[in-house]
Amino acid sequence: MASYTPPPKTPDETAFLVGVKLPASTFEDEQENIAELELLATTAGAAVSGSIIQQRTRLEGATYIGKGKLEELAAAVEEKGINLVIFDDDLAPAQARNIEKRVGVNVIDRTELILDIFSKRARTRQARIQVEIAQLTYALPRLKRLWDHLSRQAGGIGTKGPGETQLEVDRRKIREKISALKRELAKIENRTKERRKNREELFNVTIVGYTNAGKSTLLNRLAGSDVLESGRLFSTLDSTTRRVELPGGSAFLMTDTIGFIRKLPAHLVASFHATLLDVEEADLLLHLVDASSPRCAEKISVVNDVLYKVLGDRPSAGKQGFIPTLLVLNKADLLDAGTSSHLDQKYAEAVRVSAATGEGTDELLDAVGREIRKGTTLARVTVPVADGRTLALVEKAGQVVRREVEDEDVVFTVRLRRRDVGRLEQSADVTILVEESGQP
Ligand SMILES: Nc1nc2c(ncn2[C@@H]2O[C@H](COP(=O)(O)OP(=O)(O)OP(=O)(O)O)[C@@H](O)[C@H]2O)c(=O)[nH]1
Ligand SMILES: [Mg+2]
Repeated sequence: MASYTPPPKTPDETAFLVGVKLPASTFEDEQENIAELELLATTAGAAVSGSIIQQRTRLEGATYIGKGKLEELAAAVEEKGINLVIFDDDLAPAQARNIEKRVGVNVIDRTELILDIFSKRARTRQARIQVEIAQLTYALPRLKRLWDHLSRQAGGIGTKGPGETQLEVDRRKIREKISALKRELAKIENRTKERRKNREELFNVTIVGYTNAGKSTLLNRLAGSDVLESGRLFSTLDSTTRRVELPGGSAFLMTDTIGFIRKLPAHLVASFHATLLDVEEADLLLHLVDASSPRCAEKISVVNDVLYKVLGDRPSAGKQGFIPTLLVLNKADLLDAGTSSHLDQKYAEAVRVSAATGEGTDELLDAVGREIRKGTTLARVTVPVADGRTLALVEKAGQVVRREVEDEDVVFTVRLRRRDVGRLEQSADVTILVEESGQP
């Protein structure tokens, strides 16, 4: 069977980029999109030798771009020795086939490029399975074109693809493979859930954001960890969780997650569900933004859209109805005065930091501390000395501020997440304490 391998890419691959500007977007938008595509292409290891943006009122069904532009593209490919054409938007299988016929080199779209980067980056079994599911799901409707690729590589004029029967067999095998991978992923997901149950029940803060926003850099800065940070896109595919201490002795768990990007295909988001569990189970989300990016507003809404996709249809995330979110503007060190005051007006509520220099991180920790106080409550929990099981439960369920023995009981003063109070009440005597701020 033809397993899906993305068209081979070597560092000396020379790519040409194609974007289309429709009436709904501006020329500047498209230029930014192409710049991002270029970053993706270089991340994947290709050298970019040019690009075109076609302005159209609507897309051309058969070839995506118009006839004239297609000729222009074919000429550029020939002249510049291009061996890969990358479209900024997803192409229908037939469109890609038609364009390839005309230009004579591999044609891929944004999704294939992202999948290629993901497959190179995936390190853990979980990440590899997630990427493979996404690749196979993507390949399924495109098998015919893959066969065409193969026949072209075989080189013979008039080389025929396999008959429909062979295609059908391959499709079935791919579907079976996807199901098997999903089952394996579900097992990993269950193990992760088990592990989580056993870990300290601290307040969970999860950093989300556009790729390259500086999420890993922030985690490293606050938790002293050494997660890979890089100017390339999608450096992080697996989540990392670390403990962060707050001044005053309390602590929380902070998790760094995979970055989002515009036009992220829905099935790719879905296949990363296991990774995104960290988003569902967060008590607080830090939405980190590269404030120095001219398109930070658009990036914010892309991230919000993906979050909506991840959380929207999952009732488990809706235990509290929604997850509180803090907007954090990063890379403050790169802002000029004009941008800075513009951001001040536009995002008055946001916390501003530089993960690189450490500027603003104290204020960020203060803000997280306030959210922790909102999401948790101080309680007095009384447990009989003899009840070892419940004693252990309390120790794990929250942050113990004081522990006293009174007669036959241990009396804890403990900071609990509000959602854990009910669980503890089943086996211990819990009294909510009113804190000085007036907020229980
Ligand atoms: N100047 C400046 N650069 C920063 C700052 N924070 C992060 N960076 C840089 O931005 C790039 C991306 O940082 P990462 O921490 O890898 O970003 P990320 O959000 O984890 O990216 P992905 O894992 O790819 O989604 C790196 O080159 C960092 O050095 C900052 O506050 N100021
Ligand atoms: Mg990262």
